[in-house]
Amino acid sequence: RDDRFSRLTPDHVAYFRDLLGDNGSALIDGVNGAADDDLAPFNSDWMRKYRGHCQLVLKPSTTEEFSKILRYCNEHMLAVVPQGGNTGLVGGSVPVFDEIVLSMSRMSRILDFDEVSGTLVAEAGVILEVADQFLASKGYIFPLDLGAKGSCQLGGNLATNAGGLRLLRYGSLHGTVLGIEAVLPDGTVVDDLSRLRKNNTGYDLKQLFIGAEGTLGVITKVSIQCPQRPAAQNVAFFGLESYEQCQKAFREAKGQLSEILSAFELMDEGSQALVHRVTGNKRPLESTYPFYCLIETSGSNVDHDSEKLQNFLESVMEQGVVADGTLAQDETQLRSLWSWREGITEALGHLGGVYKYDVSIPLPQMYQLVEDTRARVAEAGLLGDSESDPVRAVVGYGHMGDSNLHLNVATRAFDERVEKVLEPFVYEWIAERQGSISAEHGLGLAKKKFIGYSRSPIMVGLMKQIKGLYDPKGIMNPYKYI
Ligand code: FAD
Ligand code: 2HG
Ligand code: ZN
Repeated sequence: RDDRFSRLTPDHVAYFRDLLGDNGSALIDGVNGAADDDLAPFNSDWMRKYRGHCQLVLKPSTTEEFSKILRYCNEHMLAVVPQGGNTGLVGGSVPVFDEIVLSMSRMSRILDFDEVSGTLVAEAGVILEVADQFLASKGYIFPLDLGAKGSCQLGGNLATNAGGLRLLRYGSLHGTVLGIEAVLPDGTVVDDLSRLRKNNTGYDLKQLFIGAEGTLGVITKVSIQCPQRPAAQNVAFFGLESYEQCQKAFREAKGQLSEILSAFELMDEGSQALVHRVTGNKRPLESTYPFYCLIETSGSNVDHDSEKLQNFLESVMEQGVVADGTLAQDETQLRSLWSWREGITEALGHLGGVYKYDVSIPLPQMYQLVEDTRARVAEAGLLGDSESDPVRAVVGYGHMGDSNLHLNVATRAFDERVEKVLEPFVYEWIAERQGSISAEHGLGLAKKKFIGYSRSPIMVGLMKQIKGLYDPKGIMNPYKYI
């Protein structure tokens, strides 16, 4: 714990209580007796890997309240951690010691939607799925989708620069976000809630908050460009004999499906066997294969798109690129096929502790990391089926369309022996191939020590200068990557 930070006193809490009112929903106060059980969900992350010891959760419901809270915290040297849906996978959203949790849960209003341009303005605590359902009622779609959509929030999505399942189609949040409102640690409200697609007036400062993981300020509002909801969506699920064939299938998909291709996802057999074991669901194909690809198309004409996908399937099967495949015939089948991809993270979570590596690697070498890691873990005598083997599976899957691999090492419980075999090995492997050690989840606490594998000392130095400018006292999400 950094001794520069003050410890919470009843006087501090009295200030917050006075500001937010004492209606029970606006703060959870462990200093004056709230039960640890009430604080526990805010202290523990989604993976149950990281646990903090905060005694106070504040849930402001207006920008002004955030501003007053942060100004007070800054003056009194109280450290804070912004928390959205708490679905982050790098330990960034929970306190490390006794930082105050600033929960975004009461900033959950949709503020405006322009049906002509497709611009949505909303508070940062709106849940992603809620935003998407609202947009669906207007014929639009949120340009980001991910497995945690039912819990994660727009502010958390921006703060992590989440990528998700359709980045291939809709691009990164750095392109779709038009504006933000943010509160700096000294209480200053940065009103950059632009609704303009073009705005070249000086530095584009909002971009700094996208992917900053709550280290520069709290994002309170978001303005984002949303595309038309596609009238037709189709999904195909393929089995393939090698990673080489997956690359060929991707090349063919781009060529043959071009403008309607909206997702190209990769799963290895290990990941699918796990989903099967946990859910007990019937597998999509009759036989098992070393690899599977899920392809989604999104377009405006059902017949045209189905015919294109059908032709594609026939062509890649004739060429021997794909060994077997199936097409979703209706919405239920479409959802079911997606669940084999989206359900992997949750299935892995049932096994025990999971070491997660969310990485970008040039496509030709991408899956090699999984094979090399599996071999290394096996060589160390750690992989196996018996109770005494700490590692149960080494699996790989991810957003092949974006060269983004999720290497997951599932253990019976988090184990230092395993960690030592994996780190820094995985990061060195990636650095040697000019990859990125964090593709879409961020650095948080998990990758704090490893930023140097993907960023030069000069770039880290610049980041520190920016941090010093926005947060000179360092109260915003301390102990994390910067
Ligand atoms: P939190 O977990 O609460 O916070 C994440 C970080 O953002 C923390 O550092 C926090 O301090 C900061 N933060 C949160 N809100 C704010 C705010 N308003 N202002 C400033 N800082 C803030 N990620 C992907 O990129 N792609 C995926 O496909 C994907 N799939 C997932 C599937 C599952 C099942 C799970 C559990 C997670 C997945 N994730 C994925 C990771 C995670 O869901 C995303 O990173 C998500 O964007 C986090 O949003 P959140 O609201 O839960 O943020
Ligand atoms: C996904 O793509 C998410 O499913 C989570 O980014 C990845 O669990 C993971 O490692
Ligand atoms: Zn992902």
